[in-house]
Amino acid sequence: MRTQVGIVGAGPAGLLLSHLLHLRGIESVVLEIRSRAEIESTIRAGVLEQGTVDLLAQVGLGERMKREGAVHRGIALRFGGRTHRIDLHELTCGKCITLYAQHEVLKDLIKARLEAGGQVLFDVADVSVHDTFGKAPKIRFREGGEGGKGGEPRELSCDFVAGCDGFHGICRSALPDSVRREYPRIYPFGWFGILTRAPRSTPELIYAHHDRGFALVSTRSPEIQRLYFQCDPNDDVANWPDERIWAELQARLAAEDGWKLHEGPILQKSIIAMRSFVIEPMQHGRLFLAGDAAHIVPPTGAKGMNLAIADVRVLAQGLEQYFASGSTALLDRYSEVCLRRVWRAQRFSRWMTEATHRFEGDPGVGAKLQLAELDYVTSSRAAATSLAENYVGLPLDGP
Ligand code: FAS
Ligand code: PHB
Repeated sequence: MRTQVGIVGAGPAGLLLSHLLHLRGIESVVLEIRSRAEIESTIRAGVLEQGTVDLLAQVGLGERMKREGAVHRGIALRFGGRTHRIDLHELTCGKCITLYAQHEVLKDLIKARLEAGGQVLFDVADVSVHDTFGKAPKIRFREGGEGGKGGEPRELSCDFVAGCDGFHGICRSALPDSVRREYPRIYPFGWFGILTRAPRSTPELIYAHHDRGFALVSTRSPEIQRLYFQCDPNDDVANWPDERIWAELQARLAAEDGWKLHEGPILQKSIIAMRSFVIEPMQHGRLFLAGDAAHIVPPTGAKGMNLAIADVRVLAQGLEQYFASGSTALLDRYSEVCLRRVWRAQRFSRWMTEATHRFEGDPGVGAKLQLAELDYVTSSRAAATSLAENYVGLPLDGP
C-alpha cells in the first residue's frame, strides 16, 4: 500500500487531519486499532472552543454541530455556596463555547471521510512505524483479524507519518531518547464522571469549589447531562451506588439560593486520571505527533480535543506547502508553533485545576488562597477577561 500521509489513530486529530488533507487534494490512510462502533460511542470531551467551531464549519463539518450543539455565552464559578457568572461573550467581544460531544464530532468526521471515499481502516492490529527519519517512512500493521488477533500483515509506504494515536499509542515511542524531553505531572486526584438521563439543571456549565472537593455540571443534550466530581484516582466505581453519587454532587453543588441538581438514572460511570504531559519536540524526521500523543492537559480547562484540532490545522498547512512546493518551511516550524499553544493551554488548565480542586494535606492556607483567587477572578474585569479569553480559546496562530 502507498499513500502520501499515513495517519495512526482515528480520534479527533487523525480524522480531522485526513479530512483537511483531502480538501487540499492530499491522500492519506487512517489506521485505527478500535472498531468504528467503539470510536463513535466513547464518551469524552464536550466543550468546543470558538476557533474549533469556526474551523469545523469552514471545512463543511458544521451542519449537525450547529443544529444539535448548544452555544453557551458564559460559565459559572460556584464557591462559598454562591454562584458567579463569567460572561464569556461580553468579555471576549462575542466569542462563545459550544457543547457538542466528541463522539458526535467523530461520527461527522467518519461519515465525511467515507462519503469522500477516504481510507479509514478500523480494527487493525500490531501497528508499528519505521524509517521515519528517512525519506520513505513505513507503517506495518495487520488487517482483517478478529479483535486484534490474526489478520494479514500489511505495509503502508508514505511520505509522512502523523502520530495521532493518543497518550497510550505507539508513535511517541518512535522519537529517539536523544532528541526527546518529557514534562509529566500526575495530579493526586481524579474525576468521577457520570452520564445521566435528566433535564438540564443549569443553562451554563458550573465549576464548583467546595471543602469536599471539586464538582462540574456539564451537559450533552436537554435530556442527557454530564457531571464530574473530584475523587480518589484509585477508587472503584463499584464503591459508588447512584444514591451516594447524587448525595455527593448535591452536597458539593449546594447553593445559598436553594438551587438543586435534577437527578435521574445514571447511564455511565467512569473514573478519569488527572495528568498533564508534554513531549518536546513534536516532530522528528518525517514523524509528526499531534493531540494527546504529544500532550495531555487536565480536563478542567476543557482544552484536550481543542488542542488536538489546533495541532492538525497547523500540520495540514505545512503538508500542503510541502506537496505544493517541496518547501518544508512550515513543517520545520510545526513543533514550535504547536508547543507555544500547548504550553499556554497547560498554564490555563493548571490554573483552573489548582483554583478549584481540594489538595489533601493542605493546612488550610491553600484553600484560603483558592477562595481569594476565585474571589479576584469574579470581581476583577481584567482577571475575568483573562479567564474568558483562555476558556473560549486563544486565537488560532498561523504558522
Ligand atoms: P484520542 O485518544 O482521542 O484518539 C487516539 C486514537 O488512536 C484512538 O481512537 C485510539 O484507539 C487510537 N490508537 C491508539 N493506539 C493505536 C495504535 N497503536 N494504532 C492505531 N490506532 C491507535 N478535551 C476537551 O477539549 N474538552 C473536554 O471537555 C474534554 N473532556 C474530556 C473528558 C474526558 C473524560 C477525557 C478522558 C478527555 C477529555 N478531553 C477533553 C480530552 C480528550 O478529548 C482528548 O484530548 C482527545 O481525545 C485527544 O484527541 P486525539 O489526540 O485524537 O487522541
Ligand atoms: C464535558 O462536558 O465533558 C466537560 C466540560 C468541561 C470540562 C471538562 C469536560 O472542563
